[in-house]
Amino acid sequence: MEKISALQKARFAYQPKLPEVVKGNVADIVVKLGNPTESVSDQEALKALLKGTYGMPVASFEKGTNAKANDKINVGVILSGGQAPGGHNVIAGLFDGVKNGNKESKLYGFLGGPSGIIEGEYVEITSELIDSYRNTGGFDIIGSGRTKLETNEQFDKSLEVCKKLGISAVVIIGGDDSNTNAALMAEYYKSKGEAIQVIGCPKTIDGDLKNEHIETSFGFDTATKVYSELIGNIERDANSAKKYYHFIKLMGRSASHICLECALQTQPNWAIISEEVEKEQKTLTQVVDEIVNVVVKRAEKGDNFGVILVPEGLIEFIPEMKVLIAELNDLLAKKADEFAKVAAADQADWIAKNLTAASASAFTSLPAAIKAQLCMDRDPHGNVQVSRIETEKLLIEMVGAKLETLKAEGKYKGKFAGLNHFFGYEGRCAAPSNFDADYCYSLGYVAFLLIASGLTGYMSSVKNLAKPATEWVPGGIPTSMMFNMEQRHGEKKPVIRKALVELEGAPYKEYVKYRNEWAENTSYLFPGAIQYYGPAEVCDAPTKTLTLESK
Ligand code: FBP
Repeated sequence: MEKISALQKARFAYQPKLPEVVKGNVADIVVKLGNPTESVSDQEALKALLKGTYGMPVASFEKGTNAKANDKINVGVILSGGQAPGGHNVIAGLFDGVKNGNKESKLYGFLGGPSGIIEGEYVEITSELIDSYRNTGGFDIIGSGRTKLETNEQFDKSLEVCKKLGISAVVIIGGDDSNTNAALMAEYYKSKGEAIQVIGCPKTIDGDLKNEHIETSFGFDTATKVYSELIGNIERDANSAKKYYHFIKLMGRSASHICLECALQTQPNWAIISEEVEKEQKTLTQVVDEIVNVVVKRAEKGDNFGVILVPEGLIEFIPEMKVLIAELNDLLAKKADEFAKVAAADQADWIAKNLTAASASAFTSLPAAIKAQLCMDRDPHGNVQVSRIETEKLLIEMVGAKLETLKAEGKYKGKFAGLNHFFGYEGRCAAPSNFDADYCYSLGYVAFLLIASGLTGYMSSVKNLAKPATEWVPGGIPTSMMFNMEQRHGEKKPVIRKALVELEGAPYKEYVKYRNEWAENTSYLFPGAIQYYGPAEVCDAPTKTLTLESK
């Protein structure tokens, strides 16, 4: 029996592309430092908090001599948070950089996410191990986890583990929270005079870790291509059978980047953008009415089928739901013991009685299943787990009910049958597209170059991504540059600002330009499966979001 698929075997041999300037011997590459920097806001507060790492310059690379790159060192690596295609390649790039510097250097992978460095659970990444994971999806080489690495006690424990293993640099591959904590860890070690460098790498399929310096987080490219393939297939089915409305919820937590990108790739009949809902303060009824409008118009032309995209975090952007969720979070945190004693059948009534009148009415109007999902266990930060709320089913039910009313009034004569889908886990561990394979490998390789340049508190960065990889521009961004102060657990804390969909941005404007046409006239695009071998315009193309944003 075969142990690996033919594609996987072929992908092991794929050599990811690197930016031109970092090719060759790592000792022939030197860092070039720019001018001191400022954070995006709250400069004075952050300067006072981050005495050792605030204001560091942006780093770029050029040819030169860096003998330090040949020093023997030990490096640790952590995968943090949700899986994203390409994680293995960040480790592969880092491994190759480390070994290019000195064959005796070692790379240790901490197991199960950030908890691995606290508890001293690790594995040495050998060439045999990494070779069996090159260009593959998943995080299974060392696993991931959602433990937050944020307290001084955890930093001290991690330090002990690193000292035991002779590790002098740690690379943390994660999203906005993990990178925030990586920078705070760097600051902590620097303030204690400990020579341990900490470098971050921007990961998340959600695409919400991006800014002027980080053009995209890795994994977004592959995940949106996988979802778009599936959406395209469903569109073709809808257009063949002509009898269903498919409501497809897409992962992405708060931001609607995934939903927007998939809409641009597949041209569905409607895509909800949560950020627009919030800006225009649309009620749930208005969101439903917009879909009803699409269904009615299409029915007038005899089309009783369609595809509607729904972003995962929608519910939290609808004003009355946002208030309701905030009240529920508070109530379930404060009266957890009392709630636990209420019989399942009485829970909805108990909750309604404990809410303000407006929220009680919003809560009562919801179907029983959604009520129950809103009351499920909170995540470790006390937030409702949006991926578990079946908004797509809620919308089908509400759209169906409204259409019944319109039918009774003689305003709608079509047929409506809704089917629901949720795409998220289908894409998080897909084999990385060439873009993600190359981008991730470069991020890992550049992380080593930042270490070899003696830097800490930086995020590995590769820019100019809409161009071919040879023109990519590698560098390092001081993470403190991306910080602002936000209220967290009742305290003002430094954090990387989460990037939501920009309503002034080119991708959203592009969607708005075409959405009414796509709503009425079936204009589906069928992107098909990710291609790994073939013409560059098919295999290496970046996302529409990246292309539009870089124009
Ligand atoms: P990260 O932000 O950690 O990359 O995770 C992204 C994500 O895939 C979200 O889109 C989704 O809401 C969440 O993870 C689900 O995570 P889990 O499977 O741990 O509940």
